[in-house]
Amino acid sequence: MRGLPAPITDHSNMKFCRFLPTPSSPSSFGLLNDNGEITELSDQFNRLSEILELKDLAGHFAKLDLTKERRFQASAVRLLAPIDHQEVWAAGVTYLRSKTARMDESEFSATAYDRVYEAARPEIFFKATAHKVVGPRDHVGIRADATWSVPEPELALVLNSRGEIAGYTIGNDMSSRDIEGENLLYLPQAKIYRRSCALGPCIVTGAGEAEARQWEIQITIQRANAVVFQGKTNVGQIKRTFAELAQYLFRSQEFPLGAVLLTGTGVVPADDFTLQAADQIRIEISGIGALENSVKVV
Ligand code: DO4
Ligand code: MG
Repeated sequence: MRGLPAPITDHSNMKFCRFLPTPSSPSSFGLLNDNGEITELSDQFNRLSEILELKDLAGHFAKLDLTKERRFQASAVRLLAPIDHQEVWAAGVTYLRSKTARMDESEFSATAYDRVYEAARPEIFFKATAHKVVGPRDHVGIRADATWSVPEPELALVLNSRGEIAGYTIGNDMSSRDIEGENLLYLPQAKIYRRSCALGPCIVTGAGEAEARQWEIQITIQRANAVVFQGKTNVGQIKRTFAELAQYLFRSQEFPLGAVLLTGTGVVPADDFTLQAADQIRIEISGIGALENSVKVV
């Protein structure tokens, strides 16, 4: 779909996304404006890591000649998870709400959550490889063998190979609370399974930590058109700094193509809530946009 160049005039916080221009074409990167229009960045970048490594990302985007680029309505194309080769890792128990909810659900390990919340070293665990991550409007999964499943709405740091924050996106760290609560050693099964991680709809660049800590995270879950859960928190409630989390992730590790780090959840539904197939999850972060997924049993 061709049209006039998108009127991107403010280059301070730019948003870019990955999408399929047509169902059968290869994926492209594009700049997303506030009217929901994507300007394709054709031939500019082959891989996300080329974007993440740029020293002045917003400045680079501002200098591009986009007049001949194709434009699309984001609502008319398939948006993809905004990563291609990056591993996704997740920090945990970074908000007080996460700590107390997990202490309540845990049969034997309540003190582990209490201790990690106060410890110098944060909890960080592996979550997904890039090709397993679900994008916007796709299905997230609840395990067939779990009885208590929840979404975890989280701010995700998009890091380059030097561990610097190149941007932010929205993450859903799907979790099986009954499996984690039964025994903490089951955490990988509670956290890492088919469709357990969603990212999107775009990566926002140009915002510093002070600005991102002002953002609000909201989640709404609908079942048969009725709202069955709504909750919110502020990114500023995170106990640790982003730099601290990124620094621990990069200790004795290397990510030549960058990595994504989910920063933990501050919203946990009441204990009688569990997700069901066909539930619609909408996670909104004020500085980024909204990530929407429906639920299926996997
Ligand atoms: O401790 C288990 C996981 C914690 C987590 O995913 C979170 O706090 O968001
Ligand atoms: Mg989490």
